[in-house]
Amino acid sequence: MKQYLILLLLLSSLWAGNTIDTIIPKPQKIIANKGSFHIDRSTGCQSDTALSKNALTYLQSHLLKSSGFVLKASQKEKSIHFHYNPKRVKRAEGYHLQIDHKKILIEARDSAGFFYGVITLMQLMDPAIWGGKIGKKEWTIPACTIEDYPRFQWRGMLLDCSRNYFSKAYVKKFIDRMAQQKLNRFHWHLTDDEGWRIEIKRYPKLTKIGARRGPGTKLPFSTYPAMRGPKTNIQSGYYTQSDIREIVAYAKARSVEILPEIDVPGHSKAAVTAYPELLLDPEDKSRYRSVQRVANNTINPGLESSYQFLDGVISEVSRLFPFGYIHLGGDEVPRGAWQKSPAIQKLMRRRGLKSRREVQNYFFGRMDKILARHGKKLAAWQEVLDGKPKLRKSSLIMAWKNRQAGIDAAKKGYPTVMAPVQFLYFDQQYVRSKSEPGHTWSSPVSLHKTYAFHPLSRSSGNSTRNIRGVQACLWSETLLNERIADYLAWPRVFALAEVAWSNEEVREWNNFEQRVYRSGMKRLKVQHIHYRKSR
Ligand code: TNX
Repeated sequence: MKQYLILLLLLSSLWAGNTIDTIIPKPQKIIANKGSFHIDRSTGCQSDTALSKNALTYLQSHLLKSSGFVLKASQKEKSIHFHYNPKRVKRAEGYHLQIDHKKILIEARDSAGFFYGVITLMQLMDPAIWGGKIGKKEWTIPACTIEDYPRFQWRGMLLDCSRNYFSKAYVKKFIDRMAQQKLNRFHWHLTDDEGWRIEIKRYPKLTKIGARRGPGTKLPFSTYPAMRGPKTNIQSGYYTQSDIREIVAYAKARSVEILPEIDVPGHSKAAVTAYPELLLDPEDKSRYRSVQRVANNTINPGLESSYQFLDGVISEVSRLFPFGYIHLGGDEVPRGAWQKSPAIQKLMRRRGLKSRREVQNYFFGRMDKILARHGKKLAAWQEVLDGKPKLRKSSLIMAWKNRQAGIDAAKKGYPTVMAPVQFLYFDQQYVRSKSEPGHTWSSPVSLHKTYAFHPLSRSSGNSTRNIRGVQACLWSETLLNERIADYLAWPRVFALAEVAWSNEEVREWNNFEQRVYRSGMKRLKVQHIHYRKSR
C-alpha cells in the first residue's frame, strides 16, 4: 500500500512537473502545486504600484490580440495581483509568482521584475499566447510557486545592422524576442566599414554617402559577401533619429537597455568615405587592408578634426540613448594603418608615443574624456586594454577572442562582459557543413556548445564580481536576409538566456533540451520565427 502511495505521489509530481517545465530560462526555484487558474473574459487585475505598468500592458496586449479581451481593473478575488514587495523580493529584476485556482500573485521590487513575472506566466500558458489572432477564449495556468532572479546583470545580444541593414520592424522584433527570454541588453552595432546606419544631423553625409552600399567588392565601401537584393542595386538603409527614439521606447517597455556602438577608429570605411577631409591625413601614404579585406578604413588619431568630429557624433548619440554607456569599438585596427602618416609622426613626437599601440591608447584616452564630458561611460572591445590605456575604471570591456581575455580584463579591475567567439558568436555555423549558413572562420557553435559555457571559474577568483555577464553576437556579413538571421539566432538564444539567467545548480542539459524542443520551439513557431530544427 505504502509503495503504491509513493508511486502515485511520484507520478503526480512528474505529471505536474511536465506542465510547469516549460520556462526558458529555468527559474531558480519552482514548485508545482495542485490545480490551475483560468484566465478568461471575466478575469480582472489589480496593482498597488506603477512599477507593474509595462508588465501589465504587455500581458494585456497579448490577450487582446489572441483572445479579444483585456484584463479590467477590478477588486474581484479571482484576478491577477501585482504587488510591490521589496521585503520578499530581495534582488534587482527578481520576482515571486504564486498561482492557485483563484489568484495569481506577482511580486517584485522593480519594473523589470514585474515584467519577468509576466513573461514566466505567459510561458506557462498555451504557446498560442505568443502568436496572433486565434480566438482562444480561456487560458489554463498550472498552479505553482516560483522564486526567481537573474544570475547576471548583463544578458546581452549584439545585432550588426551595418554589414547588412535590418528594417526598424525587424529590430523591434529582435528586441521583443530577446525580452521573451529575459535578456536585457541590446548591443546595436550601428556603424562599420559597410555602412553608417544612424542619422547624425551635424554630419548628413554619414548617411547620405555612408549608408549606401553596393554589391561585390568594387564600390568603395563594400566587402564580401555581395549584398542582398539584385546584384546591380545600391542598397541604402539607416535609422533616423525619430526611428531611434521609437526603438528606445519600445525596448524600455520590455526592460531592455540599448547600448549603441560607433565602431572607431578601425572599421570606419563608411565614415572616412563620407568625410575624408576630416578623418584622413591627406599626406598619409599608408596602404593597408583590414582582416575583412577592407582597404584604408581607419580614422586618423593624429588629426584634431577627428576628435571634433567624434565629439559631435557622440553629443547626438548620447542624447538619443538614455543608457549610461556608449560602445566605441576599438577592435581590429589593421596593421599598417597610420605608418606613413605625417600627422601621426607629429603626434608621436609631440606626445612621446613610441608605438602604434601607444597611439591607440592615446586615442581612447581622449575618447574616454569626450564621453565623460557628455555624461557617458566607455564600453569597448578587449583590444583597448592592449598596451597602457588610460581609461576610467568604470569602462566596460567586452572580451570576444576567448574566455581568458575576459578573466584578464576583470582582474585588471574593469567591469567585463564575456562574449567569447567559441561559445557565443551566433554568426558562426552550428555544424561544419556546406549547406549550413554562417561564418566558418572559428569553430562551429552548436546549441550544446553555447549551453556548456561557464562564464565564471575558480581561476577568476576575486575578480569574479567584475564579470557582469554574457553576450552573444550576431554579426551580419553572411546574414543576407531575416530568415538567415533568425536561423542563426534560434535556438541558440535559448541557451544564451539560460547561461545568463539561471544559476549553475539549476542548469541541466537534458532538461534544457526538452524544454527547448517541447515548449520553446512551439513559441517560436507561432511567431513565424525561422529556427534550426535538427538536433
Ligand atoms: C570579428 S568581434 C569582428 C567583427 C566581425 C566578426 C565576424 C569583433 C570585435 N570584430 O567585425 O563581424 O569577427 O565573426
